[in-house]
Amino acid sequence: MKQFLNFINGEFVATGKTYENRNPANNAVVGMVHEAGQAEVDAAVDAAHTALKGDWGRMSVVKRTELLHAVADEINRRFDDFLAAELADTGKPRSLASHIDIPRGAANFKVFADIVKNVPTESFQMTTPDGGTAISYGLRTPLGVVGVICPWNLPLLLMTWKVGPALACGNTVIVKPSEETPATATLLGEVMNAVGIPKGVYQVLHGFGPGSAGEFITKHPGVNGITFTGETRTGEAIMAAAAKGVRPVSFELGGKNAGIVFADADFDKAVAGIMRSAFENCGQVCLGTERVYVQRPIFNEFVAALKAKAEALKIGGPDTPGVGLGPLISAAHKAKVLGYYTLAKAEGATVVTGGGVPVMEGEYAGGHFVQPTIWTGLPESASVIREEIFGPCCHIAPFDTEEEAVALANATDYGLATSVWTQDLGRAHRMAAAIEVGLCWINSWFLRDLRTAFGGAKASGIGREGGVHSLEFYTELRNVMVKL
Ligand code: NAD
Ligand code: 6OD
Repeated sequence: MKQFLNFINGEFVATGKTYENRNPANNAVVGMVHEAGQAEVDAAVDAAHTALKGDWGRMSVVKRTELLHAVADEINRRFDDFLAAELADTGKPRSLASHIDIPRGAANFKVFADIVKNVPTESFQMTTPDGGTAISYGLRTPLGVVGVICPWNLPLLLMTWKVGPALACGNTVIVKPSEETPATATLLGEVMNAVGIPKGVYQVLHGFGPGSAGEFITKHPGVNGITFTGETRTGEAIMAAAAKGVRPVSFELGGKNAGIVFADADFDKAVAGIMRSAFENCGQVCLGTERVYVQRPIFNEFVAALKAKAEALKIGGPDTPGVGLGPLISAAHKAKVLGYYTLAKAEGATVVTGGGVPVMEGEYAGGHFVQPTIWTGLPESASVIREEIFGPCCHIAPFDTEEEAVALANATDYGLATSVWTQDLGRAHRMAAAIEVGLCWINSWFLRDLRTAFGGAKASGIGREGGVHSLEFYTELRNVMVKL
């Protein structure tokens, strides 16, 4: 049986306490995960501080960034191992993981290494009261030991999106992968050793949140900052933990994103775009669209077109030919999503398609699959319009005016992302300015340029990561003043 061990101070460490890791596509046990306790967290924090004072802390930026390029190259060399690990943990379509999760996992190291190597700091010259001159310049120093608490939906991609910049900036990291997806973070430990990243720089501790590794890491006074991606409610708990010691947080949290389709949009492109944003990764993308608003003249035609495409989605495991929709991550998440399917009907939804569980045969019969689901006819107060479901489903409602579309999009506590579909350039820019989100896509969705700011407004997050913006969290900016 495969064992998923903790990675502490350059070594793989077993603990007495294990739990099962299951493949969501067939519910088979993939292996046993070794849960870290307080002792392992203490050991990792000590090793992380030792590394900061040792070779890693003394390493030049050039050497450090060369090593991060080597990490990316080694991930690519072991592409098939990472792909197999991600598929077993998530059950997602092979084409998706091989085009997005693994290549991005590697790219995150190169992109941030290059940014850190090239980014300047500010410098000012001033006249002093005695008529002399002084110069001030900025100096960026690492934040220190960074706790990286990760979700399960894009495990390697979202973990390296934080670990890449954290290491490029000279920090050490303690990663807590989701309990659902321990594999790729563990495998990355092998990569770190293979390319010569010093001990204690990258560490992995497995476990859960409350009463387990997640809580122990975030409450540890030796952890200097916490970067977290996950549910808004979990973010609240982590923020409370970080308050002790006034430690900084960077949060990428939940969303309830609106997709807005105007009657002048390129119809086929809008249908294809909303289709992706509602159903890709089985709807388990924080940026996904669970609220669709379509301008009234094309409403019926749009609903019919999306229904046809949703019904044509092939449901299956990673290697089902032509698969478009994989499983949900776990039995518990399936129960949550199906709970919303039931609630939507109880609250009066018209079920355009789906609403239940597909019949699966053969090797995927035990998987956590649900049908792609579209609803119409609900008031804006309905639970499935207010609450994040994180499943392959959306509600479609009509609107008449631009002002109404803005008001509908903004009527949520969340503020992560939106996509606007229109061929009117002026309107596109007005919408981008008016919708309260961190990310606005026009005639597109999930187009990512890693040099740009990423993050959420309102209850969808704190801070921005991406490009030079990552440096705001992963470094302390010191101002040095020199009297000449
Ligand atoms: P989650 O909040 O349940 O768990 C995320 C991580 O936090 C896991 O590793 C978990 O073990 C840990 N955790 C849970 N409670 C904790 C605690 N009290 N202290 C410390 N750690 C704790 O989220 P999830 O179910 O893994 O992921 C789905 C959620 O993540 C959705 O809400 C989704 O919108 C959000 N998400 C957001 C983004 C973004 O960029 N904004 C990206 C991906 C996912
Ligand atoms: O692409 C990224 O960098 C990113 N953070 C994506 C988040 C996806 C959420 O599920």
